[in-house]
Amino acid sequence: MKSNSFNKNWPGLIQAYKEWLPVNENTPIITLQEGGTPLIPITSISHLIGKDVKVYAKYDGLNPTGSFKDRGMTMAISKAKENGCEAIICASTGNTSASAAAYAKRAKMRAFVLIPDGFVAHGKLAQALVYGAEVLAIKGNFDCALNIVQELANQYPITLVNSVNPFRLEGQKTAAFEIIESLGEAPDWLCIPMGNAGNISAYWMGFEEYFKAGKAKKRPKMIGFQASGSAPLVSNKIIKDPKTIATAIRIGNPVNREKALNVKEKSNGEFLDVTDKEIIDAYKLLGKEEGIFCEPASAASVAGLLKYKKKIPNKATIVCVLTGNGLKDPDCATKNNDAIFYSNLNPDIKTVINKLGF
Ligand code: AN7
Repeated sequence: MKSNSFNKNWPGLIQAYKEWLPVNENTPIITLQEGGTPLIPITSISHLIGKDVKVYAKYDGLNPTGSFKDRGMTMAISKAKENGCEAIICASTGNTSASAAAYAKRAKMRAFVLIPDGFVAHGKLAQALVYGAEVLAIKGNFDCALNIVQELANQYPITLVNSVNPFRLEGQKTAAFEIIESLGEAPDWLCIPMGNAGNISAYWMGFEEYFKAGKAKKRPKMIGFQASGSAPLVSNKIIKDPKTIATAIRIGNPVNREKALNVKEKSNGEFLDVTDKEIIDAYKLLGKEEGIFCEPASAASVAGLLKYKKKIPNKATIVCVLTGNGLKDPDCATKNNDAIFYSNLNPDIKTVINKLGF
């Protein structure tokens, strides 16, 4: 099925791609009609690179809870429901917890979420609270929270919905299907931010499956980007105290390390890093040049593309994955912009005219 905005009756990705997913007639489909997100040309970025390249943004921040996690969560929660599960748990830098809470509640389950206290963007925390999750903020980072929830899920009848849950990646692979359907072919490069490296692994699965089915003649080079202060896959180490403004990808010990390394090898890809400044520059550029507001972690894909543009072949088609919506992190937005903003003005026309410079 074609997954674009012309389809006003988009049913959600399980319905759209059920023959590609491990579901059957007994699977209750828990959906918020996720997926089917737009692939938007970002011409200002193409122009900055030159070389006749075409750059697109896969804007997955337009999913129902504002991030790509919904693609994985519709599958993980539907399968958990099928198996009679009554409670789910996850560790999260924010987006997983928001998505898990929304889908779990829709499925009438309890949702336990562990987050690093003080390091989750306010929009994401607000979502988990409103969706009715039971939120536990711990004095430790994401990696620490993940160890705890893995242990808990082993001991109690609670389903773990982090990306170690294989159904998550099954759902997330559909983004690759949509890209191939929109372009009529796989791109030459796929640029994507990496945290736990579940999403890059899922995209590769999707590209591989469509390639094997003859729906694409090539597979992209997979380029994964991490923030310099939080780049365990670039340095091939564990980072004990990851630091970055992009809190979504503030992860020092990615659980999908092996999978990701395999993707890099098979796709002849690369793992590269970008500084927080480069991330913020790309974040601002996307906002003011393209009208696309993504969260800082997502801007890492565009930041990386611009930073390493020398590596790009002429006439390449490139897709940058924008994993999350900018509204998730309003604090970052209000602190990092080049806007003209006058506050506390007298409410009279003269003051306004004066400020406008007429
Ligand atoms: C916007 O929510 O890990 O490499 O707990 O929120 O698949 O981990 C979020 C990750 C990229 C990295 N962009 O994806 C969580 C969490 C955004 C994200 C990533 C995340 P993976």
